Amino acid sequence: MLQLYFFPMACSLSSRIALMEAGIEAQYHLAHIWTKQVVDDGSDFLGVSPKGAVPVLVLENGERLTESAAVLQYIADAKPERGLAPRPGDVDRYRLQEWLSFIGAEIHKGFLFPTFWYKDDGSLAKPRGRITQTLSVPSAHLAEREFLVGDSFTVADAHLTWALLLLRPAGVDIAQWPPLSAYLGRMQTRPAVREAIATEIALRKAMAA
Ligand SMILES: N[C@@H](CCC(=O)N[C@@H](CS)C(=O)NCC(=O)O)C(=O)O
Repeated sequence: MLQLYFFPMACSLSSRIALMEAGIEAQYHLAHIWTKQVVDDGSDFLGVSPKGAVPVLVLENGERLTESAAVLQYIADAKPERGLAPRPGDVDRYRLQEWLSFIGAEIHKGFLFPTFWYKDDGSLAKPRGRITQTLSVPSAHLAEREFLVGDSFTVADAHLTWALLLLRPAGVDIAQWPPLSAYLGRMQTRPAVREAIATEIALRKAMAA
């Protein structure tokens, strides 16, 4: 069985969404991204991955895969009949990778990561200014489309859904991009997406209690 190391509402949420959209039953281990402890058994998360970051997907043969872009494509390819990624060789597969890179680098590391990890002592002014331009790209793209790639849900949509959800707590109101807020609303009508989010919000609340 696949195993996913995750932290509730962190970027590993998109991997949970992908697993649920794929109909893959997996084992989930909560890894605390600040203390670097695996909550199940108190073991050292750095022993699971020296990166100390979620997601980590443990494959059936015990190999460990990190980086959302790789993990998400692995999950999609494990159940090709679900159509969560275009087939390798199809130009849309590169479109998918283009979006996964953009979300991971420009939205996640370019904005969400510094916002949640660094003190806002003025040094966040640049990323805050740049995110407006960054978000105008998927907004324009989604103005005429239902999904990021092709005409059905892919793992790129799972990743963008997570990133858009995190923008509000990062102080960005996506209502200023109507195509993005409409898209997020549509994605949240999907049962797998709704269930994955509800599970992680409940876990996050339990941690805060
Ligand atoms: N490039 C990685 C980034 C993973 C990442 O930054 N995960 C965050 C949570 S959203 C984390 O676990 N951070 C802990 C740390 O960096 O120490 C990916 O796209 O999966």
